[in-house]
Amino acid sequence: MIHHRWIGVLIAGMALSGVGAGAQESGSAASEIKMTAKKYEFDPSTVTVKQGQHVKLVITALDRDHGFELKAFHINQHLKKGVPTTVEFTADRPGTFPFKCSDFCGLGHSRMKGQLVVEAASPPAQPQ
Ligand SMILES: [Cu+2]
Repeated sequence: MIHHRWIGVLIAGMALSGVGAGAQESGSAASEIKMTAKKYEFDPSTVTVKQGQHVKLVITALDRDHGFELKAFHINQHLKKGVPTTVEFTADRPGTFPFKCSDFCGLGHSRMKGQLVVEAASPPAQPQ
């Protein structure tokens, strides 16, 4: 446990220094969402963002390698065990989009999935 945590911290540190400080400060839309993957679930399994939002998903596979496939946004990312992996995309359209594990990980693999909910940017037609 502790050992794995350390690896994660080290890699996260390297990733941060690699990206450089400037990007963080510009601040506008990028929202970072942390997620974990393990047999047989993503946590959280439902991710809600706003239309137009630039989404940064940082996913860490806990127990073995997994995969993250979000077809609607052409994402299929391998997740190496213990390594926080960043997946980036712009939620340019509203809707509910399924994602799933794309690396066969055992008997429950086919039910290892979740959904991305993109809320429409325009406010609802009927104010209260
Ligand atoms: Cu899996």
